This record gives sequence, structure tokens and C-alpha cells, in this order.
Amino acid sequence: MISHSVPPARRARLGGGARAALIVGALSAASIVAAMALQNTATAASTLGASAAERGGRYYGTAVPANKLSDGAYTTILNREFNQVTPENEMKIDATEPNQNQFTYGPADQIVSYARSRGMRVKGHTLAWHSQQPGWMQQMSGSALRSAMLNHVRQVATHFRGQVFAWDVVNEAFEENGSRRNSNLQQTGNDWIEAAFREARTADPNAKLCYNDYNIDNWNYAKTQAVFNMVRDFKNRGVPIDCVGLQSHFTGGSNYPSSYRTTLQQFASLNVDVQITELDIRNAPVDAYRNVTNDCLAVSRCTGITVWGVRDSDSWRSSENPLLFTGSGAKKPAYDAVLAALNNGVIPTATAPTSSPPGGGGCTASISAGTVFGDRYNTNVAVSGSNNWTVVIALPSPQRLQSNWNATVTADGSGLVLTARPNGNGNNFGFTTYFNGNTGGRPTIRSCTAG
Ligand code: 9MR
Repeated sequence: MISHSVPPARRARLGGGARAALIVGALSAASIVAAMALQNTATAASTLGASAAERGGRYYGTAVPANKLSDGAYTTILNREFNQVTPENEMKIDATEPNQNQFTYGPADQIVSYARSRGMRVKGHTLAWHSQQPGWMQQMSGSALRSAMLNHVRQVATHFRGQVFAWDVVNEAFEENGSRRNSNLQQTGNDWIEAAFREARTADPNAKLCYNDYNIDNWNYAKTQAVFNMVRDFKNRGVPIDCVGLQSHFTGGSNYPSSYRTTLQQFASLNVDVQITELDIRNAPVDAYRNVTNDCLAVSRCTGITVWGVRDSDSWRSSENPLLFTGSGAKKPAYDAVLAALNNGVIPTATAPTSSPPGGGGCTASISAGTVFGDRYNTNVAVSGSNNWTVVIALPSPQRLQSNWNATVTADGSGLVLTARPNGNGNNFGFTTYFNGNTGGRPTIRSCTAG
């Protein structure tokens, strides 16, 4: 719809005058849809963070080490492009509790105040992990380690309460084959992960609590399935978990998988946010960076993308040149691809269009928009012309019916065609639909049949 009028590459280069001429042309062709697309282009954001923010309040962030905050070339890019920050090492266990019960927050606080004073969100990383444990913790086991871990979670989450929007509560707890990683924490009991999440919720009830891991990008991979099953189990049992982070280090031989969007959608279907938390891609290929961006935009609960460093020279894998800026701070082709993908993204709409059915069925059903929640929304339907009706409604894929009221509503085998009949509660009924990643689509009435 957008590109049939002006190809994206050309739109990106259009000056104001050319844009105005095109808008007039589009309007004279009475193409309201094209005009709306062009208006979006006219206000296209010029930085990653600003553009992500326009895409449903998403963020585009980066890992930040405290020692780079005095590098002017670095902070110029950081301040200009990013609206979210993850401390690269400064909130890890060895950094924040180097000796048992002695907490040090200096470098982490420095990053937090730097970011927050510039309006950037901060994600905490990470409360419980088998790696980067201080020496004293590495030597612990059993109930002493369990208590020390929970104390660490409580103390650190309390210190940063109100300052971080989310925490990686537990990091990298699974093996590649889908079994639990056999760490000292795992040996304290299989429930150590949920214990950490419960402790974090108590310490900071307003932070989103995330599970974070690498190699959970390919939907058809044992580790991805294992993490999915754990999150589903946590949701079923009421363990507090709000988000899943896909690190997405496509470096060191791991590639962007074609099932990536499916993986994001599947996690989102469990009623958790998904985030891309540590993105870097070997040699920064334009296509893979664009695909990751588009995949996130396609899933309403994909709330943000964080790259694991600003310039190639800042990367933990700098020899692979996996980031969006060169060592000298120049934008790479992958940067342009990401920004263009963000700017071309669909702006989520929270309002449902009114629909009316084709005539001739002896009744009329009209739709009006109801409340929109995070992962689902309500639709109201009013029927006139008959008190004994059958209304058929189509849902946009992959949305699904969650519940309904004031009518009997059944979904067909595809889940996408609903049939509603009166249940004695009059002619106004409604239903709730899961977005399942499609936040823009709304139901349409297919028919209303009386009798
Ligand atoms: O980028 C981090 C690097 O500076 C550290 O030396 C390393 C130590 O483990 O951790 C790196 O960040 C890791 C992150 O915390 C968790 N996922 C993998 C990241 C890359 O190793």
C-alpha cells in the first residue's frame, strides 16, 4: 500500500517540496491511504530511538559500559540515537556484591543517572546468573547459596527500585539441549528460578521481570522450546514473569533464523512482553538487521531492541564488526536499513473501524470499538432489525477469540470465523480478542441473518 506510490528508497531521499508535490498528487488521485503513508514519511524520525518511540512507544537501546561515558565521540552517538540503556557489566553480581553483603553501586548508579537524566530507559542486567559470580558466591552451595542469591536479588532490586523499567532476573539458565544448566544455582533446587522471580517482584513490584537467554531465537530448537515451556508453566502457576529477552547474538557462528518472528509471536502469545536484548550480527548484514527490526515491529508485544554496543570497537566481539556504527562513529549500511525499517513500520492503531454487513439478511449488525488492553481488546456489536439473528464475524489472523458476553459466540476450526447467536440478553453483545501480535487488525461483519 505504501510502496506502490513511492518506493521506500526514494521516499527516504525526498525533500520537503517533492513530498508536498507528491501529497497533492496522491490526494488528487483520491488515495487517502497513500496520503496517510506520505504524511508518515514527512515526519520520519531521523534517529533510532525517536523512530522506535513512534512505533507504539518502543525503544531502541544499547549496552553501555560506565568507562565509555567520558568518551565524547561515544556519547555523541549514544545521546543522539538511543532511548534505552543496559549497563554492560556494572549490575552483574560480581560488580554489585564483590564481598558478601557489601554492595557497591557506583558505576551502575553512574550509568543510571546518566541515562535517566537524558530520558533514556534503563534495563537492569542481571540479578541471578551462573556467570560473573564473585569468588565468595562461586564457592557456595545448597541452602546457604540459595539464601545468598535471594538476598542479592532483594538488595539490588531494592536499590534500583523505581529506576529500572525491567530486570533480567535470571540469565542463561538453560543448556543447548533444553535441559537446565547444571550451575551451582541449579543445584540448590529446580525452583531457584521462580524463587528469584518472586523475590524480585517483592523488592520492586513495578519493574517488569524478564528471563533472558541466547540461542532461543530459532523456534525449532530444543533450548527455545524449553524456555517457552518454562514461561508457560510460570504463567499457569502464577509465578511473576513479565517478559522474555532474546539476546540474539548472531555472532560467533549463530545466524538469524527464518523462524525468528514466529518465536517472538509464540512467546508473546504467553502474555509476556518480548525484547531483543543483546543484538549483534557478524559483519552487520543489512538484510538480517532489517529482518530483525521488521520482525519486532510485526509483534505488538515486542517492546524494544537493544544492540550490544554502539561502535564496532565497543563490541565484545569487535573482530566481527557486528554493530551499527564503525569504530570511527560512522553510520553503517545496517544502520540505514534499521532506521528505514523503523520509519516504514506500521503505527499501531487502537481504534476499531465501524463495519456494517452486506444487506439482505433481514438484520444489521454494527461494530464499535471497545477497550484495548495490552494483549487483547474488546469489540461491541449492536444488532437491529430482528431479535432472532445469526451474526458471522471475521477476525484478522492470527487474532483469536478469548471470551464473550450477552450472546453465544463460537469460533470455527480456523479460529478466525465467529458465529454469534442471541442468548437471552438482548441485541447488544461483545467479545474479547487476543491480538497475538496483530495490533492493527480489527474484526469485520460478514453477515447478519434474521430468523
Ligand atoms: O559484553 C560483556 C563483556 O564485556 C563481558 O566481559 C562478558 C562477561 O561475561 O559479558 C558480556 O556480556 C554478556 C551479557 O552479560 C550476557 N549475554 C552474553 C553477553 C556477551 O558475552
